[in-house]
Amino acid sequence: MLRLFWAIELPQDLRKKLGKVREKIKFKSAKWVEQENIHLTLKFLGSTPEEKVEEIRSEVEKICRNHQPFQISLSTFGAFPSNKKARVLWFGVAQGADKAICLAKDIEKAMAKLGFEEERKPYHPHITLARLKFLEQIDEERLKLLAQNFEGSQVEVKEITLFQSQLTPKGPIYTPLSRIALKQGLG
Ligand code: 3AM
Repeated sequence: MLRLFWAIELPQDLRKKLGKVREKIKFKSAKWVEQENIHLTLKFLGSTPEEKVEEIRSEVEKICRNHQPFQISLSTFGAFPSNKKARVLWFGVAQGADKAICLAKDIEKAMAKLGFEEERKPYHPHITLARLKFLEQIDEERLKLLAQNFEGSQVEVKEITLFQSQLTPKGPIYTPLSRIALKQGLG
């Protein structure tokens, strides 16, 4: 079985910059996402038989034919479930969030047809930066200031990636298994 998820990869310079956020804000119980692992998840599939990968790929290929490349820009930091009781610290998507949502919804529907469990919570495009072991309050003012460093950061989303996630004691290892281009041009 392979543990899989679909995601949007982020350019290395942006990952590097996001990876440095950990030096600028302190949490008592944070487990920060390693710089090379920072990404934007579209759909988590979980444990999947290897022989299903081709079918998954081909269904998502069909979807990508109906979605043109788009741009995303970053907005502000946020936390799940809330800033007062943070468990996950993330960076949100401003411009292009609608496109990412639309793409994620189509993938969700196609994967549901293949028998994958549908996500109960609405999809909220976000880039996870840290997971907190204990509920902690986050310093919103500090994060607002930090977010200013990312104003104007844009990502061209031209393809999406099927990742394998291997959980190890040293942290997860994400390996790209397949990349699928979004439709080019208008035709
Ligand atoms: O990048 P984020 O944090 O949004 O949280 C996991 C990560 O998403 C999520 O899949 C991405 C790659 O691991 N994930 C892990 N287990 C999950 C689960 N059981 C899950 N999402 C939903 N259900």
